[in-house]
Amino acid sequence: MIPDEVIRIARDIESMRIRGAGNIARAAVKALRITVQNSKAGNIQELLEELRNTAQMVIDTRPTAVSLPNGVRYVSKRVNEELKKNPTLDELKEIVEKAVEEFMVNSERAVARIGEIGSKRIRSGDALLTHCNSSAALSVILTAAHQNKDIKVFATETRPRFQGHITCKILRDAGIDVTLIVDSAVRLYMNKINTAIVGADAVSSNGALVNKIGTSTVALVAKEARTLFFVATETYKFSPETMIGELIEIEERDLEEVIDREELEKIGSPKVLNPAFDITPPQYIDLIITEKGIIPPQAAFTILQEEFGWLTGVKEQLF
Ligand code: RUB
Repeated sequence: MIPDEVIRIARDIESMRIRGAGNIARAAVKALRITVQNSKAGNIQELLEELRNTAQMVIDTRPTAVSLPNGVRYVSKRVNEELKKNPTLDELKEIVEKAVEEFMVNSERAVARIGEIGSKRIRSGDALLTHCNSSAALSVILTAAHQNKDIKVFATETRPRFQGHITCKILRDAGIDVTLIVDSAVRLYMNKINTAIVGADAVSSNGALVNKIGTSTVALVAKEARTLFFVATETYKFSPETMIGELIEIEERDLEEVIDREELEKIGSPKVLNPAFDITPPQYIDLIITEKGIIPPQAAFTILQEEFGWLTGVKEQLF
């Protein structure tokens, strides 16, 4: 039986009440803790099955964000190591709780570290542009502002879900000069921008970025205008599956996020597409700011290999 609270978390991720790659990974990992705390398992095999069910449920909520399986993997790896030591049921539960706590702390620390590292690349007087709402990208901007650098930020609305409004609120609350623009105004203002900075839902082994729909347009326009394009991301958003040729699935969301049914009928019921993310090729990315340091997109493979070694292509068993 999957606990109600876990089902609620899965629904909240699906409906984007909980959103952003980092937040959803933390919520997914928290769901594993809730599973253990509410467990009815009488033995280790039953506990592992409960964990597997929760893992599958949370991973399936949003297919693009690699942070979800990678967050779950972090806990699963610790459990698999512990299993070799023949633990008791209670010992195994304790390991899950510890691993969850570690993931939470490390992931928050990574965001802060990205801010410290990335802010060194922001100068006083810079005009920045950000798309969507990324805590990693905002960490860089907010840290630069805390260092008393005089910065201006252009924030895109980010149709259809308007995450740009959240970005504006956070930056305005921090006293930063922010201008909200429609997504299609990016080219008009790009010549005024020194650096565009965005977050990541996934980074593939060739250094391509998967992030909120419209990101690749921002990158293309930045390249053409000779504006720097930075990605701020924790390394757990790098996709190990891409090392063995898997493609990252682009989530397609409900058309009603784009247009309501009544208006749709009024305009003759055209087909509607609503992809949540797009792909930015590595040649449009100047650098990737991670908690481990600044890397060129070409170094994505090295990061993945350090973390996951050489993958065999055999699908690993989670828990
Ligand atoms: C959010 C989005 C963000 C990344 C990174 O998309 O594309 O840029 O998830 O965010 P959605 P963070 O709103 O569909 O979840 O840096 O906070 O992990």
